[in-house]
Amino acid sequence: MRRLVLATANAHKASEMRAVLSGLGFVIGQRPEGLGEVDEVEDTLQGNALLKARVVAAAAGATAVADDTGLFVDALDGRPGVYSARYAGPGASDAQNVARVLAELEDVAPDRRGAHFRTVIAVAEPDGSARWVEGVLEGRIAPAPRGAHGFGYDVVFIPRDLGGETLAELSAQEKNAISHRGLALRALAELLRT
Ligand code: ITT
Repeated sequence: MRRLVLATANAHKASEMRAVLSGLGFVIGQRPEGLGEVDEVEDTLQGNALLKARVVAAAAGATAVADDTGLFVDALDGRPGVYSARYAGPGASDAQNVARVLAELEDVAPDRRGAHFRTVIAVAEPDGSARWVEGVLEGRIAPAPRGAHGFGYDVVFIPRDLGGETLAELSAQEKNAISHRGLALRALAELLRT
């Protein structure tokens, strides 16, 4: 069975990744203790995912998997994008980031609130070699937060082709079945089989 170390320092992301990857037959190893957050200094999701995966693979001496995700809002020219984690400023909470997106969309009509999540997942070996895959979920931004599940921007993201619920109104299993991260993780499993 293939063993993978998760590079993420975000417990919510780790829990979603663990659920999907263990369902696909992978064994999930511990992120090395004492390894701080890896600074996301690149300006693309791919660059940051590769960076995080390589740092953790080297530290763990094992295959590492890193996720970098962004919310891209059409009416905001793709913002917050790569800077989704710190959109309301360094160390911003999820609620503060969501509030900034909603404030910027205050005067934007429902049919112009299109957005998508994009996740890039990189897998790296201790020798620095790496590959990557991605997953995209299309949808729109709700007028106000709704739902108690998930994390980050889930409370305001309404996936296309569902019944109008936000991602935070879906169970963890329902979210993983359709989400940007779920899609990227299933693509990763395919990649690792080849
Ligand atoms: P690591 O880099 O340690 O993995 P992070 O929290 O910095 O964790 P990202 O840079 O990928 O992770 O996350 C960017 C932002 O997007 C951050 O504010 C998250 O809360 C949010 N986010 C990521 N995945 C999300 C999802 O599935 N649903 C809603 N928001 C999400």
